[in-house]
Amino acid sequence: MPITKHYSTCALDCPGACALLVNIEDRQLKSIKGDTEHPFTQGVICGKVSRYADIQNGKRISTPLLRVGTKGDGEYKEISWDSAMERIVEGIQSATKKHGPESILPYNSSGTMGIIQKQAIDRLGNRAGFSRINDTVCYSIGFSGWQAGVGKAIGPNPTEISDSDLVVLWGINAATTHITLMHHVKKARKKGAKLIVVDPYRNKTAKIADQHIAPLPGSDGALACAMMHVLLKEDFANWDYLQKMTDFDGDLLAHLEEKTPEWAAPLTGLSTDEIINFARSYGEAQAPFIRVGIGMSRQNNGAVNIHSVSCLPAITGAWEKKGGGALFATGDGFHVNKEPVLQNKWRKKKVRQIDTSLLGQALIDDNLEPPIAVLLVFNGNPAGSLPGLNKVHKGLQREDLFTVVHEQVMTDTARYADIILPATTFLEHEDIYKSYGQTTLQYAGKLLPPKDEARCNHDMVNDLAIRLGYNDEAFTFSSAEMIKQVVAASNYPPIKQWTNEQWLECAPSWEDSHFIKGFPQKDGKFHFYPRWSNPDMPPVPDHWAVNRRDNILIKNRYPLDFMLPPANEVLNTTFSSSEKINKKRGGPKLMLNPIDAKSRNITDGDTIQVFNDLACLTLKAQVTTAVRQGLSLCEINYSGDEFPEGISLNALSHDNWVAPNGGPAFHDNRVEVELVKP
Ligand SMILES: Nc1nc2c(c(=O)[nH]1)N[C@H]1C(S)=C(S)[C@@H](COP(=O)(O)OP(=O)(O)OC[C@H]3O[C@@H](n4cnc5c(=O)[nH]c(N)nc54)[C@H](O)[C@@H]3O)O[C@H]1N2
Ligand SMILES: Nc1nc2c(c(=O)[nH]1)N[C@H]1C(S)=C(S)[C@@H](COP(=O)(O)OP(=O)(O)OC[C@H]3O[C@@H](n4cnc5c(=O)[nH]c(N)nc54)[C@H](O)[C@@H]3O)O[C@H]1N2
Ligand code: SF4
Ligand SMILES: [Mo]
Repeated sequence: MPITKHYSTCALDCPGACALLVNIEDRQLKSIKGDTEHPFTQGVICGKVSRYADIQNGKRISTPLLRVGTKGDGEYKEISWDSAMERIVEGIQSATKKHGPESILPYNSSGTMGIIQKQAIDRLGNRAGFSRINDTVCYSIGFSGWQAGVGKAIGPNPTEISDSDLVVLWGINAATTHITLMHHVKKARKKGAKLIVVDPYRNKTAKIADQHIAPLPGSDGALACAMMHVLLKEDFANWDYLQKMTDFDGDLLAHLEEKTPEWAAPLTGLSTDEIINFARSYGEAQAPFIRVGIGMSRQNNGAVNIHSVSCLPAITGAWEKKGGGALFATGDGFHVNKEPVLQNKWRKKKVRQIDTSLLGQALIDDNLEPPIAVLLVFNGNPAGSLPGLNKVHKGLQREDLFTVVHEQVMTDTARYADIILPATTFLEHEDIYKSYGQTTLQYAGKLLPPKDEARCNHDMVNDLAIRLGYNDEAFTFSSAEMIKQVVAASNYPPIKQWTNEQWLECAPSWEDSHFIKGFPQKDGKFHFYPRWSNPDMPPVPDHWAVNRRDNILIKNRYPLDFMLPPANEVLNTTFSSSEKINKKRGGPKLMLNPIDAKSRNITDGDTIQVFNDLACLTLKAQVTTAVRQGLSLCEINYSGDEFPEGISLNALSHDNWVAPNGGPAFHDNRVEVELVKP
């Protein structure tokens, strides 16, 4: 059989949204490469997706499954699609009769980022009046911080990084999480640019940087304020810019005059020299580009920190330079109209919303009215990815909860399902994709037949809606027709006119992306004053001392900071079921500084337990100077199977509500670690 080549787009939740070239032979995936013609991808994709055959051709869920064992043990028998759907309809109808439609909660997350597939369930939810999710798990804290200053998730085109003379990757582990960006950083470095990484640990990106600045977790607000102090004091400020383009004033100047490097040093764990020199490097650069990561926002004070960092280019006017400025995300540069998919016109005003970061609390709340009686999970693995994981697992164990999971592979969540439905992969259905890290809208066709009885989210939702008795036209369109409707409703040209019928450049103009004529705020100015909706938050850029490390009681009880950032080999929990990848990773490890290890009698490779008030997990020690004394860290994600406790690392992360709009503070934890005696 000849090998055929096809265009596609990576559907995974990653800022790259890479343009792909897919090789297929005999209706089987052979290999995936990056598309060299695409303006952002430029041929560079990650190792995970180049090995996507591990998932595509690996152990899949291929038929509907009915639970026959106890919840959580993973024993199932195959049933027909019709019989599975009949049971789901019965579950939904009996819950509706007993508690009303809000007792049904569709939970979708970010397995596929496709516009047609990701939120297909909202169409049915809006029609039937089901409870809705408020999806805060990824973006909410960071976006709130960015919005406070800049206004919208837009900024200089990331390809412009190659024109910068100082690239600062601040709280973003791009060598792991956004490899395509590193290709553009590399181009800048070839022309002489310096790369500075700001991150509490020596991650994969810091290892290859010219300079690594390692502040204490949650101290970026202090660092940015002290840098502004130096920039103002040493004449690096652009007063014209401050006056014309921002709300900077004398009160703010007085505030920043107090934020000295001496003030910031103990808060950040950095020396005054490190802070001053970093500020000078920033001030001296012609076109410094700060790429702000979502990772640094996952702190209780994360929104304040992101906002404070976004103030730096406003002090120097770097926003106006080619190759300069800052970028958090690109998503608001698109004007996609999802109404055909969502049918928000049906939305009932007062429908209950459940915050995804607090799902566990909602599932176990005996006083919740109405209770969650049916949980429909698509596109996500909440039993692995959410904070407060013990509560999520406890909730999923409820005998009176009817859980349906639509999945490609067996996951920690699917193990609790009453019914599992087989889902297609992005190579088996079609969709269009925007991106939160680059600027093209892309199309990806259906390249392979669905695995056995697998169906895509779109078809599954339409089937369920019709079986529930909704005869609306919106449930009758094919994915292809839906794509056409969305493209037309968004006023984009038809796909036939896109480059290679594959992508459409949607970048804002140079002027708009550099805010030359003003910022997307009501007064057109950059806001140094964040105007938080929450009065507890500091009214100016500052260090906001609300993290667990700021609480002396917690600090004394649990002496180590504990962070849980993503690992290189997996994407969220996707790929964590692959035996090959798990073998390569070699089981969960906790990074511990040699001094902390020694004082606990721990050596590299020892079995240890890590614990706090929430949980205690057993894993191996990795003794390393990649973390400073007092910081411990595990790169996620491992499935619960990898721990004797049967639950994974987010059992140690807290699910408190984070200001101003909710979200998970995955990296704001304190723990103690102990050697397990042989
Ligand atoms: N400790 C810690 N926890 C974190 C994070 C962290 O940094 N640290 N990151 C957080 C972030 S940023 C995010 S976005 C969340 C992500 O959390 P989730 O969205 O739960 O992401 P995944 O764990 O990858 O789960 C996605 C699932 O969707 C399935 N899937 C893929 N495509 C499809 C499809 O087309 N249809 C259906 N039905 N299923 C599909 C995949 O097989 C996979 O099991 O995790 C969060 N959790
Ligand atoms: N390989 C891989 N790639 C991924 C993912 C994955 O799971 N694996 N997930 C995808 C998803 S859903 C998302 S949202 C993106 C996220 O990608 P990024 O924006 O890169 O975010 P993270 O990797 O979560 O965290 C980045 C860094 O933030 C650091 N950090 C934590 N707290 C602080 C702090 O207080 N200050 C500073 N300066 N740094 C801090 C962490 O140590 C980490 O190295 O990545 C996507 N890409
Ligand atoms: S880098 Fe991100 S977008 Fe690109 S192929 Fe890998 S996971 Fe997909
Ligand atoms: Mo995310």
